[in-house]
Amino acid sequence: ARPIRLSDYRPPDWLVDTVHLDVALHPNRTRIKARLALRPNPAARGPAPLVLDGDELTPLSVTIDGAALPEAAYAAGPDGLTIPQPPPGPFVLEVETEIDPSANTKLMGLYRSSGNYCTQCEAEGFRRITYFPDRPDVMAVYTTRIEADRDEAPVLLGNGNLVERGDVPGTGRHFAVWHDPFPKPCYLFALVGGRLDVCRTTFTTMSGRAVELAVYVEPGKADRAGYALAALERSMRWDEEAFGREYDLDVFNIVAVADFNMGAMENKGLNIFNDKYVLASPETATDADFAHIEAVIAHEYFHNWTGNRITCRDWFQLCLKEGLTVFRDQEFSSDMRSRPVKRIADVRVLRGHQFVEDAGPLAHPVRPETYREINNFYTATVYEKGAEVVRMLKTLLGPETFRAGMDLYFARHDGRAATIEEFVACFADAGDTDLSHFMLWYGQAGTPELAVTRRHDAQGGTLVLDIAQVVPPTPGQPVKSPLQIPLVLGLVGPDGRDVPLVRRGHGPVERGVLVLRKPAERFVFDGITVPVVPSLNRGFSAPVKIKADLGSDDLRFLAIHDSDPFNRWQAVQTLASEILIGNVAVIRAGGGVRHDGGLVHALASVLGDERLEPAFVAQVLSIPSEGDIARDIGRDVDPEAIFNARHALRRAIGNDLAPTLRVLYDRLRDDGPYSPDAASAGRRALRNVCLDLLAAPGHAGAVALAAAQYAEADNMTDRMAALGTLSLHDTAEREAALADFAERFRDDPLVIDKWFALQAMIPDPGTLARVERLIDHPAFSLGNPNRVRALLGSFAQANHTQFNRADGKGYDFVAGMVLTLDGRNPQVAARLMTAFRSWRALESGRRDKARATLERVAANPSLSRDLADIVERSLG
Ligand code: DPP
Ligand code: ZN
Repeated sequence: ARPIRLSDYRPPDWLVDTVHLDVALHPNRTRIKARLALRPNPAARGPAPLVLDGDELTPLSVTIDGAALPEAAYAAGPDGLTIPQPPPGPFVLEVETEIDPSANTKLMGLYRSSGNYCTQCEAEGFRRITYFPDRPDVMAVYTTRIEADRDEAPVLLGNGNLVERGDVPGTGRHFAVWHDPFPKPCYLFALVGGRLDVCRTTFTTMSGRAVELAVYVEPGKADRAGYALAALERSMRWDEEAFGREYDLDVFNIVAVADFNMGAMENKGLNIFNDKYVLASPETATDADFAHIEAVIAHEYFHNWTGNRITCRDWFQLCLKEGLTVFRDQEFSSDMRSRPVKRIADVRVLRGHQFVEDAGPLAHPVRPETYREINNFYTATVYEKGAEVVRMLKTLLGPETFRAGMDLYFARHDGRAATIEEFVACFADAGDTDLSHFMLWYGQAGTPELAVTRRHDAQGGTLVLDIAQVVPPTPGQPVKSPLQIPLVLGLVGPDGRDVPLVRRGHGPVERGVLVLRKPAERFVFDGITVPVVPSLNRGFSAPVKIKADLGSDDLRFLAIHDSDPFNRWQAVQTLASEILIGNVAVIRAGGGVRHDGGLVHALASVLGDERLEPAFVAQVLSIPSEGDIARDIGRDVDPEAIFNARHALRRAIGNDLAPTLRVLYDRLRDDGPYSPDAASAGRRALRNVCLDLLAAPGHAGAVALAAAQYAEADNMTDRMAALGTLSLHDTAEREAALADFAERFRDDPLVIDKWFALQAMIPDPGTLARVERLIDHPAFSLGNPNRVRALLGSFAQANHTQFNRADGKGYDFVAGMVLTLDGRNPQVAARLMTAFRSWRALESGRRDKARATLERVAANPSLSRDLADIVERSLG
């Protein structure tokens, strides 16, 4: 397939004003009658043929303005419908198609999950239901009549408001008619039919309108839907308070399904969710699960304004809705929970996924300029870096101007399909400022690297900071321009307080924001008569890498004194990272690891600081992951050496801090009933980090402590944490606990996913054989994306030593599974294949093996477009 280019964008030739769908649900022969009111687009070039998209459709009949169309007048097949000479003016096209929902293993379009009918249309699934101009800039008003056997599908849901329902006499069938008054692109279409239980409430909006909220789940699971419903209410209130956005329909329905490619989907008024992001109870969900549910519920709800009311002109603008909506859900979670802890967690995700993507062959700009398969661009770059770009706008402009820009965006573009240029123009206008340089963040891939050096003249009271920036080359972009970077700075004085920031020739620095624009810049500060330590990029104000001339004394000082909690955490991470990278080199050279008391000292002072919230301390105690270390090393990566260096450091921390960790572990025991609130979750997080570090040296007593916690836990967080700790120790306790877990939760697939994932991540040479055995476990299924991600995704993405086995067997295993999966669900197969994205950074032995595996996959003649795209770009 030819690549699609942003520069080729042209407005659609035909617009669709209204869509009437009549869907007769049947397990194998679902019939869809579509009535489209079409008219020529005044903005297009003039008379044009009508070309509608299709994918695996069976056409039954075609009429124009009520008259059957002669066969010679059109061409219809599985992949599309073309009418070379349509009427010149507005007309009504009626098409009947037939599809087989039970055979739809791609989980795109209309399919069945656990016997229930559901849809997924983003990005290009609607064309698998009926012929349509399947592009987001065609917005129409939809009315949908859904008919089904009353026994098979007592619940029938569509977009918008319910306008009619009733029986079809004498047939055992019934119907419902839903009408959505808001014009929308077809990717937001949805319907559901099935046997579902429901959990409901009523929400009163800021203007006093009552909205019926409902969460639908598989029968018997309604008692696990309450947290999601409450999270929805909090999201609706927050969007009113933080952004002035009120909900606009009479109902808001959420349906949880077991088989789902994505996390969830923001269909207008009818969100469809992967049940992983809905179902939760203390016994089955961890604190992290509760937090994810709250965040995803919020994310999809917030799309109602940023995505649905204002959508994207084309798929190149995907970050317009995704980056912005991730930013909004991050802000929501920060307000619901701890802002610094949320920021740290988000930056961990950004670095762990986006920085890695940006450093490899799959790097692309936040707004790509070309794609072959849009499904492959639902990436960390579009989502997470896209959110960072919005955050930088806020940092540059300040909160008031940012809010004014958002208000302008909603006022100007409501009901329309917009572009990034139009979005950014709202902020330029609100702030009366020029943001043309800032636009480079959308067009240039790669993570900027800053080098910072300082010179302090205590006598003269001046501090000079020299800051240079480089953006490394990425595929298709060998040469980069410097970016406009908001860098938040603090200068921490000897007493731990910030020294006022007064820039020579500019005066006080507003909100501490330095704005970089050039390859190299000098910032001179006056009145700095005491020694200061610069605290750079506070709150992670810009998604960049920084090399600063800070010594370990400076880092320890910041770890203890910085008023910016993010940089307190960052200082410890940087200290640990430097030790780890040094030890990796020592190990590879055959030496013994260096032990650094300074890091342990910094950790001890954080542990002893009772003013700090436990969730924050837990983050500080979590040293860089194997992935973090590999990324920071960047080339000639040896995953074994990284594992060994990290393991040695964890042992050292566990040994040196054992008494403190044990006291904390005992003190943080929570004897009350479980509550998923952030403060309680933070205490559990810290307690479980203590347990894990206590056990790291492998002492039998600490392993027994983990086994006891596993057995006694009254909630999934503590049970799973104990099991995670046990999983790292090759002991009888581990196998006993794993067996117990499997038996205890045998009827709960979402919980068994945790069991699959944990075993896939065990850093032992036996894990590959274990995973191969688990493929045959009765609870595993290649047809369910959650199962695939839990077992195969965890092995490939999160088990660095075993996926990257020196003998290459990890690569071959994953590639074999990807090929098997590709025939069934290309989207999930392609995603799994991205595990190879860092292959070039590996040491030469593994690199050669990974390349050979990629080449073998590439040589396969029948790859899906999704998989071929990933494999070819990975090798490119
Ligand atoms: N459902 C996906 C999301 O919300 C794609 N829109 O991010
Ligand atoms: Zn989204």
